[in-house]
Amino acid sequence: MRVIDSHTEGEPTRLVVSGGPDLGLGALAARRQRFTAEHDGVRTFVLNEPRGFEAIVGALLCEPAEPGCAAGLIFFNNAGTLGMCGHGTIGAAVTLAHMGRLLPGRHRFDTPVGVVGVELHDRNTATIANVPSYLHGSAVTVPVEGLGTVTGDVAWGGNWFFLTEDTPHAILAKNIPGLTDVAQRIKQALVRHGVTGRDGGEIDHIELFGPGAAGADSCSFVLCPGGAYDRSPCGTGTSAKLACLAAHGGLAPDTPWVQESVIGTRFTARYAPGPDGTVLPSITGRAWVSAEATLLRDPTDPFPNGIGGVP
Ligand code: PYC
Repeated sequence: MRVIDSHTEGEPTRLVVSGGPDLGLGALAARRQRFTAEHDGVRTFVLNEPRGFEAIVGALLCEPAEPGCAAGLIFFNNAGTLGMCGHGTIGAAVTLAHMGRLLPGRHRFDTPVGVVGVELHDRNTATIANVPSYLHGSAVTVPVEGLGTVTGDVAWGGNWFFLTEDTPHAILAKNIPGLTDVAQRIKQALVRHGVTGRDGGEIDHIELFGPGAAGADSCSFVLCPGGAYDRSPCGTGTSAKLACLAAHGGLAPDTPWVQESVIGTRFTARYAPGPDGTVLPSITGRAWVSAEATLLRDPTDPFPNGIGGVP
């Protein structure tokens, strides 16, 4: 299996460019389900140690189903598949450019949650036009073990997020273990108290935020579904944040918003009003290609699909 690795503002993406499973040519949402149901071992083969590690987001390069798209992408991580991934889309665009398959300009990528726009500015910089994002629950309170009552917003940005400022730790790299613990407790409390996204959608990303350093509007720590933290400012998380800001009257359309990650990297985001009270986020970030590799499976390997991998 051929893969190309990149990182987007610190967060890794592994693009599977050949040798992935045949998922047919149906809608990307159906292909995502088929990948989960029939090929979960491929997911762990690509991402689990010793070939990968917990923070890598995989992206399976597919034929798009939607007309006019340059590529189809199915994202996955150490816990399962993802609806969308902002940093991964920027990483995939830069990787496709590296492969000579994408020129600077405007393109469209097909994903399981809809078509996203991508504008490649140069070999390292891209802007994504994400799916419509919206606030679902405002000032939701939940009792959290060891923290008391935590208040936050539930929002969709291509994945479900709970966004809160209620954290005893400042959003600083030295506090990552404490922030991870807080975010995990919140996530467990949301499950315990039945707090979900629309149609019972599991809130699998927790975004803790606070003030940004000079030049940034906000700094965030994002806990991803498998327990890793996002090294980038999280594209879908930034989209969810824009939806909350717009709904609360905190940011006018087309106003730049600089979102900083817990390790100090940044996305610049803005939104346009979307249909039915949604916002249409655009997120600009940078990515760098870091490796080209062939992943191998030896028949005598005791961990053919990675340590803890699905058989
Ligand atoms: O950038 O949307 C994102 C993302 C989701 C999970 C990790 N990164």
